[in-house]
Amino acid sequence: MTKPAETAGEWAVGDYSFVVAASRLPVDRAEGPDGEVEWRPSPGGLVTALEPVMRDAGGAWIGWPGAAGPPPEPFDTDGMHLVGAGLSEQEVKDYYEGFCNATLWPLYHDVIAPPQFHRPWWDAYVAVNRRFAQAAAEQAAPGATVWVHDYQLQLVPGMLRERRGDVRIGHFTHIPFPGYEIFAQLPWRRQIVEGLLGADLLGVQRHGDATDFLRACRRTAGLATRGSLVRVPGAAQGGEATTVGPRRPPPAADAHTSGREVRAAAFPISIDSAALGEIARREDVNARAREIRTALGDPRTVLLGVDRLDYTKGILHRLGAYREVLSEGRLGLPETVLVLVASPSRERVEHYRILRDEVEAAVGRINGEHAELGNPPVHYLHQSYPREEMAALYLAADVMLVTSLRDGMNLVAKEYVACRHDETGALVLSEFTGAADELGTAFLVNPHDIEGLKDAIVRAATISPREARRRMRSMRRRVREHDVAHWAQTFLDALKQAPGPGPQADEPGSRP
Ligand code: GDG
Repeated sequence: MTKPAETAGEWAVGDYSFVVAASRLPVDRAEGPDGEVEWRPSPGGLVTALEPVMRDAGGAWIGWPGAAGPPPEPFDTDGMHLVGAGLSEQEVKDYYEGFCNATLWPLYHDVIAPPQFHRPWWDAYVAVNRRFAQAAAEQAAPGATVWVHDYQLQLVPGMLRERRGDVRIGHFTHIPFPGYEIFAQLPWRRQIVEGLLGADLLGVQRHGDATDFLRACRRTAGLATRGSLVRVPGAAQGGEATTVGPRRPPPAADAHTSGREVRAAAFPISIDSAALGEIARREDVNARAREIRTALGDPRTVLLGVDRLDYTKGILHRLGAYREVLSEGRLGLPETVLVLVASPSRERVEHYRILRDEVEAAVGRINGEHAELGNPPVHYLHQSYPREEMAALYLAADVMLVTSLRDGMNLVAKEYVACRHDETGALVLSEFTGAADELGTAFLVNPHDIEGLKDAIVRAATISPREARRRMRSMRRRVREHDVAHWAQTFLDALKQAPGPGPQADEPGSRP
């Protein structure tokens, strides 16, 4: 469905009844046959989940294409209208690498790395959020639903609501929301809370994240909360008046004058379990899994870690525990092998460069101490792989190690489970992941407790087939029944029910 936005004034009104604003556009930059830049669709989990809603409702997706400079011209693909929000080189430094990745990311992950607070970074964050809000306003039809994603765009709901009181706004935070004592460090905490409260529904991964957000509302903005609801005062109560934009129905009178209620609740995200399960059943993928084990020297136990190379993922804790397990002879060599896939991430941010050096030193130390020629105990891969190769790695692994120090959900844990169609394999899972709330039959660990982590690794590596099946079967049921489509549908249904500005023009999420 192609509908150009109608321009009327600075913030125009569009024709799309469902708009997604996410930090990234689901495209990859590629070179065409004559060396020209081309943007090719790259469907990730979120796109897959929203695709049916997008197609039925006529959806637009706003995002940064991932490289500095002018964005691609808006284009249509697979029933979606893609609209690029461009970032200058300076904004990539100040907004993306700075405020998003060196202020908010460490702050929201329990200050595992110290967050940096710089006023120019904040200014860039405000400017980029405004650009996204404007783009969303320009695409959204009167009464549309707008779904804003993640910590990079927390001001968008408020900025959008100021101009478009008619739209229904949902926001979902993919990473944890921090406890108040940590959140309170942020010099712009009040603006963030107020920005988020422009939404009708705020989704987070875990119940505890919602509780922490509600507390931040009470403490930073002095707002009253009741259960999962926050009371936001309206114009008549001293709240900000809503500016009326062009071609737009007025907001519901009661919402405008007597305030609104915003709901904050947990909506644990998931994966496209059926699609990944299908890949994992393919003969070529299973053959590749066997090939991987052969290449590793046919060990008895293959341990696997798959993460973006990020300090939140507890990679050093994992390596530390593995080193001790080997040194103490609790797992033997060469019949045990650890494959560590650490895909490159945020390489221009200082803490990520430091972490890479530390991980590589730790891998080198273990291999230096324990390797026999041709048989290193750690295979370290600082690379990215296609989806099929990832599925083959999951199939090749007897034990999956997820040791995050803090993680909103952790999709890798769910992907491993979704691939284990023969109900073998064991998952060691940090209790500091959202996934731990759902995958209770994993070997749950506190990654800071090295002795506990070592015990869990050894137990998982020596589990009986019967016990493995019992644990895996229960986890597989959960991942199958609560997939990413279920997540999106549940969120959109709740958004429809949220107190909100009034009845909807179109109802994305209620499929014909
Ligand atoms: C954030 C939150 C939350 C990794 N390497 C390769 C590759 N991956 C894929 C994995 C998985 C995804 O990247 C990573 O997702 P995670 O959930 O594990 O972690 P974050 O990137 O930190 O995601 C997190 C998530 O948002 C969703 O809300 O769960 O808590 O931090 O899908 O498979 N994929 C391919 N090649 C690789 O080399 N193809």
